[in-house]
Amino acid sequence: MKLESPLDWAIDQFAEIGVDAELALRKLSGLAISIHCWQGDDVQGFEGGSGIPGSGLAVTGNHPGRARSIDELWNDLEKALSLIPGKHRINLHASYGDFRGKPVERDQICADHFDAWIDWAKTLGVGLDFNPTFFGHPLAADGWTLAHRDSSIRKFWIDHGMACREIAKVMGQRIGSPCMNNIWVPDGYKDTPADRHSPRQRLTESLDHIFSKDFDPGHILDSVESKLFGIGSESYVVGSHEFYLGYAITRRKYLCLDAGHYHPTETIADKISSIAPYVPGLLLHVSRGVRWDSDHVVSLNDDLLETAREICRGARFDSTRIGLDFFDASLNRVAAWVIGTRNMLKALMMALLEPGSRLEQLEMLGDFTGRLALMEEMKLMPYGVLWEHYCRCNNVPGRNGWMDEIRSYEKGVMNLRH
Ligand code: RNT
Ligand code: ZN
Repeated sequence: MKLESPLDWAIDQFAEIGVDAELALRKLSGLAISIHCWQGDDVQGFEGGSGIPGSGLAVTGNHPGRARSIDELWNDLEKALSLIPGKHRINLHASYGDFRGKPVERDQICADHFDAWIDWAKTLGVGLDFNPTFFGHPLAADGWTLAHRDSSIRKFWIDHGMACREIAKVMGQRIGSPCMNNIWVPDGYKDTPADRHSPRQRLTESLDHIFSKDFDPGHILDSVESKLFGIGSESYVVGSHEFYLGYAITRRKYLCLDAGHYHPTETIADKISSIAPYVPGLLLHVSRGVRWDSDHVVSLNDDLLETAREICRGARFDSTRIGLDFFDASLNRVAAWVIGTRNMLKALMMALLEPGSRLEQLEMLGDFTGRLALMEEMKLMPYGVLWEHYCRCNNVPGRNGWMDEIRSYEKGVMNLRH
C-alpha cells in the first residue's frame, strides 16, 4: 500500500468535510495585506522631528536596530516581505516622505516627496496606501488638529489633509491600484468637556472641506478612523465610533475599524456585517490591545480568527481592505512585521478552510449542538501542513528557518545601527 503524503492526507481531511483546500490556498494568494511602515521605526518618520507627541499614542520598549532613514526602512521592509508569503501592500504615513534633510511643512508636502517610495514599490510590485499625519508636530502638540478651536490651526490641518489626498491619488495612479487614504485625528479632551457638540461640528466641517474635491476611485479611496480614547484624551474623543459611522454613511467613505479602538469586550468581527451594507467599504486596522489600545503585535487568537472568518464568510474581499496597525519597540521590529502579517494570513487561510455551507446548514436546521461540535472539531484540523505547503510554494520559509534569517539580519545589519 502506498502511503499518502502529509499534504495529500491534509487535503483529504478537508475534502471529507466538503472543503476544497487547494481552492482555499488559491484564494489566499489573491489577498493583499496592507503592512504599516511605522512598526519599523516606532512611528518616528523622517521629518527629523520628535516622533509622536500630541498623538495619544505610546510606543514602549528599547530593542536595538530601529530604522533611521528611508534606506534602512526599505531594507527592513524588504527583509520582512521576503519572509511573508504572497504579494502585499505597504502603508505609509505622510511623515515618511523623502524630505532629503530639508524641513517641509505638512501643508506643503506633495507627490514629489513620495517619488522614491513609488519607484521602490513599483520595483517590488507592491501597492501603496497612505495616511495624513495629524500628530508629532508643534501645531498638534495640544492634541487638537481638525477640530481645533483656532481656525488658523484647523486650516493648516485641512491643507495637510488635502495635500495628502493629492499624494495618495498620484500613488494609486502611478502604481495602478487604488491607494487607501486613511484619516485619523487625535482630537479630544483629557477631562470632562463642557461642550461635546461644537468640536464634532468643527470636525465635520473640516472633513467636508478635505473631501470637497472628487477623485477617481480607481486611484484613491478615502477612509476615516474612530477611536474610543487616547492618552490625554481619556474623557472625550471628537472622532468617536458613532461620529464616524454617521459620517462614513452619509458621505460615502470607507470606515476604518481598528481592533484596539473599542470597549475591551467588543470585537471588530461583529461590526463588519453590521456596517458593510451601509458604506462603500471597510478598512481594517488589525491590532491587538492588551487591557487597553496597546497595539501589541497581532497574534493568532480567537479575535483575529473571527475577524478573518467574517471577511471570508461574506466574501467581502473587494470591499474590505486589511491593514495592520501595531507598534512594539520591545521586539525585533522586522520580526514583529513578519509575525503579525503571517498571523493575519494564517487566520485568513483558516477562515477560507471553514466548512461554511455545512455550518450554515446546521444553523438553519436549528442544530446548534452540531454547529458547536463541528466548530470545535475544526480547531484540530491539519492547518499546519497546508501553511507549510503555502510558504514553500511562495518561496518563503515555513515554521522553521525564518527566525534564523531574522537573527542573522539583526546581527549583520540592525545591530550595527548606533
Ligand atoms: C491611532 C490610530 C492610527 C495610528 C496610525 C499611526 O490610535 O490607530 O491608525 O495608529 O495612524
Ligand atoms: Zn489604527
